Amino acid sequence: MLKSEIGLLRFFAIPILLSLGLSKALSAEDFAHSTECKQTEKSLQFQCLFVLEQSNTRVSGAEIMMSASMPSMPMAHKFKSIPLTEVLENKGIYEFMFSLDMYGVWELAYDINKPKRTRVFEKLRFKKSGAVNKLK
Ligand SMILES: [Cu+2]
Repeated sequence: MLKSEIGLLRFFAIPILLSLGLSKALSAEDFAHSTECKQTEKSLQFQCLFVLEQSNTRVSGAEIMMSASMPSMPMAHKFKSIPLTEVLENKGIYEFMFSLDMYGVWELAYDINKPKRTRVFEKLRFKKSGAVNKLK
């Protein structure tokens, strides 16, 4: 892991992240999940953490791919899906970094292959200021 990534993880303050509450996914009744993103020093590039739980227990060893699209502009953006990497010292928390080609509302789709094949979604607003807000 890069030094800058470790610093970023510290920034995320994982206990705060967990206290925000995990959203229930409609498409995968027993998975709960939550995404937190922060813009890196590069504009439009984001570092994110994804927490995955099942029956109130964090899920370790999951295989997850993420792809993003803009609900308001279907087909307008090409996004190559990327794998998530489990944070070694925080089981059940996965990290990933990606670049978008514009700010706005994006829907992140997580394809989970292990422990159970399913797909869950989260909608986030990525702002030019670097702020990222969750949307319902
Ligand atoms: Cu767009």
